[in-house]
Amino acid sequence: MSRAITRGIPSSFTRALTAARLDSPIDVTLARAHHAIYRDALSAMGAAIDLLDPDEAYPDCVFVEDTAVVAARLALIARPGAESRRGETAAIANVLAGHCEIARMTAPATLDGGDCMRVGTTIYVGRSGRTNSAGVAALAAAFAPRGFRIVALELPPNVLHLKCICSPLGDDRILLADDSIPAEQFTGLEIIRVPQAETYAANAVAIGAHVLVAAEFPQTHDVLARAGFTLHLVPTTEVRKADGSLTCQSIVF
Ligand code: CIR
Repeated sequence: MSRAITRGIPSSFTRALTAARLDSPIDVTLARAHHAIYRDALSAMGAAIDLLDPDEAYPDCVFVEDTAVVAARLALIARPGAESRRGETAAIANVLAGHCEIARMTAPATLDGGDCMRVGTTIYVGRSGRTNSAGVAALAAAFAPRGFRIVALELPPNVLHLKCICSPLGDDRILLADDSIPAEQFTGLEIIRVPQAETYAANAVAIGAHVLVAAEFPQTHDVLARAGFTLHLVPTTEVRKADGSLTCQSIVF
C-alpha cells in the first residue's frame, strides 16, 4: 500500500514564498478545506495518509515534497534552496525515519524535492533556482548505488521546479506541458501532453490507474481520461497563490 506524508497548513501560509502576482490574498480557511479534499482523494486512491501538524514558523511547510526524495526505502533529506524553508526538514525526517533509511546532504548542496521526478528506475532532476549541481551530485551519490539512473535537466529560468511542467504517470509514462522542455530528453517514455494553456495541470499525482489533478483544467481532464485514468479533482486556487501545486503537498512512497 502507498503511504502519503502530508502536513497541515499554518495560519502563516499567507506569508508563503511566491512569485505570483496575487489578485486576492490567500484564504487560509479555504486552503485548508482544499487540503482536506486533497487528503481524502489520496485516501480514495488507496494511500495511507500521515498528517503532520503545521509549524507556524514555516509558512511553506504544507509543501512537504520539497523536503525529501524517497525511493527504494531510502529517504534523502533535502537542503531546500530557499533558506527560509530549511527548518521544515526536521519533522519530515523524523517521520521518514520510521519507514526508511535516512541520508542527508550538506552545504553547498541545495535541492528541492519538487525538482526530482522518479519514473521507474530513473530519477530526473531539474537544475533550477532551488537545486544546484552539488544537490544533483548528492542525489546521485544517494541513489545511484541503489540502481537508479540520474538524469539532470536544465530548466528555463521562469520554471520554479521540474514538476511544475511534468509529473510521472507510473513507471513508463509522464504528463508533460507543451512548449516547456524538449520531450526528447525523456527517452523511452510515453509522453502524455498537456496543452500549454493548462501547463499548471501537468503537475498531477498518479497512483496506479488513479490520478489526482487540479480541478480547474478541463482539457487536461479529457487527456487523462482518454489515457485510461480515473480522475480525482482537487481545487488549487489557494495553493497556486503560493506557487504550490499538487505533487508538492505530499511525499508518496
Ligand atoms: C516555495 O516557493 O518554495 C513555495 N511557496 C512553493 C513550493 C512548491 N513546491 C513544489 O512545487 N514542489
